[in-house]
Amino acid sequence: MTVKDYEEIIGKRMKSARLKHSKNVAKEAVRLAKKYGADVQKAEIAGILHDATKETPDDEQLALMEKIGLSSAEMKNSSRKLWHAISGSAFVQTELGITDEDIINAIRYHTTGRANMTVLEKVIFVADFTSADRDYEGVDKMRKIADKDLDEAVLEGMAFTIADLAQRKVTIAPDTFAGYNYMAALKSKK
Ligand code: DGI
Ligand code: FE
Ligand code: FE
Repeated sequence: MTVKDYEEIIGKRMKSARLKHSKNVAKEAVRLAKKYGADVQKAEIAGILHDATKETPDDEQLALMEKIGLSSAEMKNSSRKLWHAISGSAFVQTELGITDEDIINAIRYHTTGRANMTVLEKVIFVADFTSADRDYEGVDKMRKIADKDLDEAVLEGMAFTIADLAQRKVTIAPDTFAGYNYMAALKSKK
């Protein structure tokens, strides 16, 4: 299947604004992949598909996650915001037949990040913060950092997310902390 095919499939599952975001993330992921040496084709695919199930009903997302061996009971304990990354990684495997581990993990960890990410995982994580449609306080700084240092951009994104979640006093996923600690330790060693 081509990126156009994927675009058509996910376009039926989401509103036009989210499809536009997905296309922007794919485009930004391609740019970052070229810059930082990730597989460009995989970056485009992971980018277009990263939010594939963001507008999918909860019961369908739970069914997708069960298909890859995660129990609904377990998932109900994790934040609803994190479901789409996991169910999206299940969707691309079970419905689209994608078997590439790096693409699957780039989607799986695009919201939280994690420790020891691959270059492709980092590219998707950062592209979601710097895509053309993003317009938050600090996006210009984030784009500047993304143009200079991919690891620094990952750390900046993780710090931004953790600060925002702590400010709102909502739960923070273990992978989010693990990712932050990993990148912060790496920076202090540099
Ligand atoms: O799907 P997008 O909107 O493009 O972006 P995303 O997948 O990065 O989702 C961002 C949302 O996820 C934002 O509301 C913050 C939330 N989030 C990220 N990490 C965590 C989290 N929410 C909780 N509760 N815990 C986390 O660790
Ligand atoms: Fe997302
Ligand atoms: Fe996104």
